[in-house]
Amino acid sequence: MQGTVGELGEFGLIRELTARLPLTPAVELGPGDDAAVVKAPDGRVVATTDVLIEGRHFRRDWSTAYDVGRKSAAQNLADVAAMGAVPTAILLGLVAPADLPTTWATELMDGLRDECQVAGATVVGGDVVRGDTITLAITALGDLQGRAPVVRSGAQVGDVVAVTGWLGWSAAGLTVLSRGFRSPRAFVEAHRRPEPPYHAGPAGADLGATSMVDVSDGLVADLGHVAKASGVDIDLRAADFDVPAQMADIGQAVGVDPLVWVLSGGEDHAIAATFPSTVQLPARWRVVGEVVRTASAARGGQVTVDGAPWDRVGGWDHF
Ligand code: TPP
Repeated sequence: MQGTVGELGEFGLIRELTARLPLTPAVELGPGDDAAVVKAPDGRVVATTDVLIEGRHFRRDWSTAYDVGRKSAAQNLADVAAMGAVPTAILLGLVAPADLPTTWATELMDGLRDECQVAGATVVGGDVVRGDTITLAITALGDLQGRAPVVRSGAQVGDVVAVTGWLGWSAAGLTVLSRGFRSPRAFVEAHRRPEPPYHAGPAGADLGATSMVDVSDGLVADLGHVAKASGVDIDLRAADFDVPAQMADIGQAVGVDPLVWVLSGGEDHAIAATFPSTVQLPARWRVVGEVVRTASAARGGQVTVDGAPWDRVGGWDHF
């Protein structure tokens, strides 16, 4: 396809984008009307939103439009899964400069569509607006299918802390990209296109998770939110984390302790959860620590590693 989104115009662009979308069983009415109609057999809807901005969340010289689509859908769908829900639909608000090639927008939509398909969802609507910086505002919806939502405030002293997914890979990829390299591919790909363990969200809920969180800002930072909300502290055991040899090698080459990527990297889109210590976890979960009574008489929220405060690069904060 030729041209720019400015040449195509708002309605032409919307036609191009929506033509690429399938309907799924959870959708009663797809794009094209004033609003979509998404089934919610559970009677409740899980809803979350994330905004992504060019330069801050992605770079066009680092990632293809397709990858940006996959990743930005994944970031939202992972939040839905981390509540214990099955994703059903996403909506896209797209801000695009008029000179954006139409193919960039259509490939973005293909990425969104394909990532949704992995999670069992689809794109049901959105809006396009002209603006100076490419910005994506994505809203994702999900169905708890009768489960209780797994919130951050449920961790209990004595619970184990377990993780599933890929920790540190995205941050290692971001480091090599930032230094002008395009390899090792495994890490760069993990940064461009994370693979959240969507199934582990509802499965974790069914296993009795007492709290659960999508790891987007770095494991220690995200578990800090759990600890704070639950009024407990969390202690992690460094030796229980998987630091692959290739990650250790790259860490050595660029002068970064790979444990910093694993514990504070961010954009992992792994799932971390707490479970009663009697839980029998499938192999895909790795137990990495435990919930301990808060040492500070105050409110909890401390995450320690081998009993010591973790103060090495404190997770991601936009401000
Ligand atoms: N620079 C570029 C060009 N791309 C990146 N992905 C980063 C830096 C790193 N980065 C951007 S946002 C982020 C990280 C590690 C953390 C998570 O983003 P946020 O918007 O806070 O997600 P949320 O916690 O809201 O899900």
